[in-house]
Amino acid sequence: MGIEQRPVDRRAALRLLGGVGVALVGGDVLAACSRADGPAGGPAGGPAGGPAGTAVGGTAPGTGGAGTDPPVLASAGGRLEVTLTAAPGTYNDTSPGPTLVVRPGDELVITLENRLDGDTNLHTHGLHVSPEGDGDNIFATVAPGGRRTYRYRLPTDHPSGTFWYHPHPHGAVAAQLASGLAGVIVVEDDLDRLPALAGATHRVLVLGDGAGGGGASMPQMTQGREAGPTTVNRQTAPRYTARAGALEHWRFVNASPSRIHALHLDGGVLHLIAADHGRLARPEPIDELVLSPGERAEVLVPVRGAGPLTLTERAYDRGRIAMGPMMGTADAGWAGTVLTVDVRGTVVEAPAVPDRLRPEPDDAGPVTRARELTLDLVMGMGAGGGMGRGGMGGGGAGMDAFRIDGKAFDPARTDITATVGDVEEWTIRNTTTIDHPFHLHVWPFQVLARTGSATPPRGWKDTVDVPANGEVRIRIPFRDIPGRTVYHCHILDHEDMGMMGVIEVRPR
Ligand SMILES: [Cu+2]
Repeated sequence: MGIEQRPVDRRAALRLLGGVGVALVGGDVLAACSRADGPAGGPAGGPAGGPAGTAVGGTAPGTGGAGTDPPVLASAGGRLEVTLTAAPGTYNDTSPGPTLVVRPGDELVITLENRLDGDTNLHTHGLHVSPEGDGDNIFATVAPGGRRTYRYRLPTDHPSGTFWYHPHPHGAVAAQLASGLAGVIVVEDDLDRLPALAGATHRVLVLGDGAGGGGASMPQMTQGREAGPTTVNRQTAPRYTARAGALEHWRFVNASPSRIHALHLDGGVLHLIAADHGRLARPEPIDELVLSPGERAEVLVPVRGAGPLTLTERAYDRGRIAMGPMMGTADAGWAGTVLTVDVRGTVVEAPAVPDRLRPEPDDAGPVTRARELTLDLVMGMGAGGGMGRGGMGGGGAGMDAFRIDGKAFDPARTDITATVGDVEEWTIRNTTTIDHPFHLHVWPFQVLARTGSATPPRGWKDTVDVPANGEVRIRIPFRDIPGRTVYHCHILDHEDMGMMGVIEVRPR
């Protein structure tokens, strides 16, 4: 089956995205439909989700409840303008916050209102947009009671895919995100035009865990806070319903502050169709989907109907930092059921998945510059070592601190300078005994090699896990968009402790 260019009517596309409503059970159907349909393309700047959307999503209704989807706000006429009100644990009274649906070439305007008791700001993780001025500028913060308007202009060739937004104020990122402040950004494009997907049920699945916001102990920050069962859209072990013969399309975001999720589907097959950016050339059936914090993936799941589908997680060994006996131990992963899909109807042949997709071009070009970065642990740093808010406790005269190239984050210092048009190859070495998921803002990259991976992670990426005592090689084409921003570890406690550097890409 080939790819047709048949354009899909915009309303139909929105209905598809909102189609999760029909998969919910009982009284949730109406609420879900009104959430999905009400705000889509509606007046700009209104409260996300409307009246029906504000009551659900922020609270986990216990284990095994009906799975819900965040409310949807979609662009119309090339523009989406929304207000996001950050309150403890929610954006616009929901967690995850509303799903923002835009298209390449759109302008996304977000006014962030801060109703927290500390500074916050907004990062559009993965979007290829300017990091300057009122763009994806993580150096600016918004004080409590304040507001700031961000304007993101997506290039017309912006990759489609699943992206996300979350706070990025240095020193408080882990606590704010762990409290529930996160939401999804969908850049719609070709995938929605594949005839094979016309009837698919699209779901947004934001993974988290029980590590809450607020203060974490020094050992917790060192290992990266992690606790309790894995959650999906802040629910524990939700149940969804699908129809036998249906094709499910799942958009995963790992919004956990530290946990690496290793997922397997019992009763069905995950067909990987997208990594962080754009599409793969063709769907790839996979036995296990491993997502480190910050990473996304999209999968297709054909539903045969011979029994329920159960998404399970195994405890993933991401290493640990040995600490003294007085320092306690870290939680060591979690294993259990992440979600269940009950199947209605009689057994049928599983629907076909498309045999090819439209991938992003693979044209990074020859490397013009190579660099080496080292992720390290500096032993026994003093409390004045630039440790952000991590500098409490520590159990003694000195404490250890994660660094990049031996340096703690300093927003006034530029660590890497590149030029638009350069294609760089970075070798990122992890000299520590714990994994560090490496994230570069704004400019997507390809993974050329990774220790322990026979084949490097597929597709275009903005986050890649650098294994303990291992290394990763990535290739970054700085094709366009000059600006100054950051790269960092996406174990957010490590980022808060200073494991972050500054990159400036200058115009040619
Ligand atoms: Cu780290």
